[in-house]
Amino acid sequence: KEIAKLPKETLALWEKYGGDETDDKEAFQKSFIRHVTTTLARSIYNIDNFSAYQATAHSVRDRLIKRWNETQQTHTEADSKRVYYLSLEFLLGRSLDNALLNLGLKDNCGEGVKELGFAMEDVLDQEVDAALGNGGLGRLAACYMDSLATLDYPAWGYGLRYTYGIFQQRLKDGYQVEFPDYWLNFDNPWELPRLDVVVDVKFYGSVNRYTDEKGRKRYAWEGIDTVQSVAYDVPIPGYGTKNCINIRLWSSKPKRQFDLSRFNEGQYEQAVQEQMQAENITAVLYPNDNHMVGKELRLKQQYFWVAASLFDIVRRFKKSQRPWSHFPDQVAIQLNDTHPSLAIVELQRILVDLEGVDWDDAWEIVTRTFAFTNHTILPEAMERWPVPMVQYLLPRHMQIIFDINLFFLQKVEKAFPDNRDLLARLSIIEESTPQFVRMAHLAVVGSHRVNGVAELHSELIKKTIFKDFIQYYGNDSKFENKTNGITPRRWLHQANPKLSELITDTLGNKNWLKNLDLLKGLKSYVDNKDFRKRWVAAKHSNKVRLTEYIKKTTGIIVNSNALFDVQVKRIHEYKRQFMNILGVIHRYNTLKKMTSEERADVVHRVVIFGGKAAPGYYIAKLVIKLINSVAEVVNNDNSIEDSLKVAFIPDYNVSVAEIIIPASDISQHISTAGTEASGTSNMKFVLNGGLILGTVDGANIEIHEEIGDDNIFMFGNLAHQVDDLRHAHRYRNVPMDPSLQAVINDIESGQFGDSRIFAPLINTLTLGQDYYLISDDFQSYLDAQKLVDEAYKDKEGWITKSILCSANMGKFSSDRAIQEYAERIWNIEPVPVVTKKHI
Ligand code: B1H
Ligand code: IMP
Repeated sequence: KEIAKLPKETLALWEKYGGDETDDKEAFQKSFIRHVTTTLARSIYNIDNFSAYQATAHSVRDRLIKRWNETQQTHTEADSKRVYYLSLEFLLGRSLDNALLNLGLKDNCGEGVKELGFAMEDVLDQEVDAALGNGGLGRLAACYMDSLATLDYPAWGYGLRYTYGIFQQRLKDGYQVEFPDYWLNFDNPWELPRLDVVVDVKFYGSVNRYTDEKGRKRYAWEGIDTVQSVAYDVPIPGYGTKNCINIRLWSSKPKRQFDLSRFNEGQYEQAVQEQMQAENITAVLYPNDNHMVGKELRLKQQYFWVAASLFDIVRRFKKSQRPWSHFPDQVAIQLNDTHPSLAIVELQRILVDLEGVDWDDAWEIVTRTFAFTNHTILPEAMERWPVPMVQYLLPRHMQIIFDINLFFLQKVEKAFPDNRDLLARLSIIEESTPQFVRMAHLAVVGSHRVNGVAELHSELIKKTIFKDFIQYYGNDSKFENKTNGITPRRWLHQANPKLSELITDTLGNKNWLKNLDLLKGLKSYVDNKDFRKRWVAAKHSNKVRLTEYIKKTTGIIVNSNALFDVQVKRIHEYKRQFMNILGVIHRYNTLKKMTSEERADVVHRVVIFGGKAAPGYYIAKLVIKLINSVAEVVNNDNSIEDSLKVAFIPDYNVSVAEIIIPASDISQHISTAGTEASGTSNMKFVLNGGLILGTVDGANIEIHEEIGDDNIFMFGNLAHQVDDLRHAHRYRNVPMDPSLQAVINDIESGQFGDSRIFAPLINTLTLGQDYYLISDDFQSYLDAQKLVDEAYKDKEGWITKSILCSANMGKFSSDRAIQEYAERIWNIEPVPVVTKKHI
């Protein structure tokens, strides 16, 4: 409407000069050179690979922004229901290659760069990862954003713009050492600073009671410490669509510059203190995976993020001038674990305190808006905040939590009169000293849907942590399953270009990248000689690429013809890297006892580890040390004639995963049954034609269902046996598995260096009562490893398995997962982006 009032000549100028960011090679080269000279203030004389990366990134950014604008305009005009994905972690990795592929610019851009004197590979390699996450949970959020964009959904992510991402890991004497990940050191072309989008967030203070004009009792929170939240937008382009969605990351900044009077009085430190404290809020990502740390700063991060995001969402809703009762028809908010569950309280506060909506109406709106995904049943990961801490930091929120709890428990009491134990178990407040707020209970009570992330996990949560809620809500209630998924764009097309090309050639087009079920078309080629040859060649070239990477990063030389056996993931006791390395010791000592002739018959193995341990997780760090100590001995023992090599690849992250995953023959997903909610790297390995050695846990079970018995190696006790086995360790004297005992004896004899170092680790098996059941599963694990060796000797048989693995992985596309969320939970429809003129 405003535009219509502009003079014709003005419009003509916009028409003439706007929107020249076309996708052809020449236009790209033009922008590349323009960015070198203007954005970077360099020239042909001083441009290196890094500047070439920056110029390329900025050229792509221009095109992303164009799509981003068109998308946001389309969504604003359509004014349809949007989904907001609240996640404290977005583990995006690198953006350039992904953007080129999703935008369909890779060929033109690659040629353009080459003609300008650079190799695209080197250019891509300059980018640092955006590593704003710990592991699976954060990467899942990134895959889901890719699918939301690809499927044309109107979606936004909300997160924090940490100044420091997950730490960088280096190794010193075999130990992990952490270095800060100052990823914003150079400018970040993948964010659009919105210095004008600022939200004030309050903390502390007190609550005043007053009577409003209608005579109602009302509450007003007077916060005393205000911090500013500044928006940075990260465009997420879909594959093969104009849709380009947004992740809005908030950065904290002091409200006032600094206290000049204090500064003048010479109290410099106090003067800058406020500034520092404000900036501290979004300074670092907490580096714990599956573990709660009860620091006040973490709670501050959560509220800071939730308050800014809800302010933004509510502001957007208000533009449409609809009544509040329509809010859940316009807005769906997904809570990625309990980390954002204060959002439930914040929305109730906005509606009741600020907008004057009656409590019950407000609560109806709140519960229809939120849905909650649980990602873990590990007790140490359950978020509980001390009531006194919440009370001090967020006094009004604490009151609201008590009220939510009161009204909830009143309903429970009505349904189950005189069942005090049930009330205590269901309560949002844990009645300990001090009291705690159980965030998972808050999230369940405040959401209309709760989901687990794989079938087994979704069943287990109903029997364990949420058992009592099932008693109250009924089994057919708000609890359901949404098995995780991964984006095939990054995890096959981008990470494994050779295999992607083979699949496209074989199936005749790239449709499989948007409909992963089409991979089953590969099954009819499983006996095709030429296809098999190319399949093996792709895997081999990926192994060669990894061989070079291992040499470059560890100095270890491995044979790319050996079986590559990979376990890469966060180091955690429940994931049992310890069992893997104990198995390696068993293998090593078996090999040592063999004659040369006997050894000539065995399959050569390269066992590859990677992953970070939380900086404060002592036992996990010892596992890393043990792996490196074993590697040192094994890799330097000529007597076993290269039949075994061990490598720990440092600083595992998304872009390292993109090199490792396509190169694996077998990967290990060997968590104690019932502990790994889903796992998502298991899906990535199998999609890339790698087999799995795994326990009956998480998504392994569903992968097994899809690919069949012949193509997976499963072992170990089942989830329903775990309780009894643990009980036995506690109350009976269960002898250690003999093969395991032998391995422990080897470590204790000093075969891998000073054994005293490893005593605390070994103690977890004895004094620690083997909580993760390594002894119970060890023989079964070794047996499964034998089957792997046998199967690998049958080269042709293995190739068939590898092909059938990929071909049957359609279900695990994040597109399928997102479609299920959209239909079953969010009730949102795709909104295809309409190309706009640039005016
Ligand atoms: C998963 C976490 C997690 N589950 C707390 N829980 C965190 C919990 O910083 N914290 O406090 C961070 C992360 N992460 C993982 O989620 C599961 O272990 C995987 O099995 C699952 O595949 C993944 C995605 O659903
Ligand atoms: P938000 O809803 O204010 O966050 O708007 C997001 C983006 O949508 C803006 O940056 C604009 O690009 C676009 N936008 C917002 N309002 C309008 C409108 O009224 N017409 C077209 N596009 C809009």
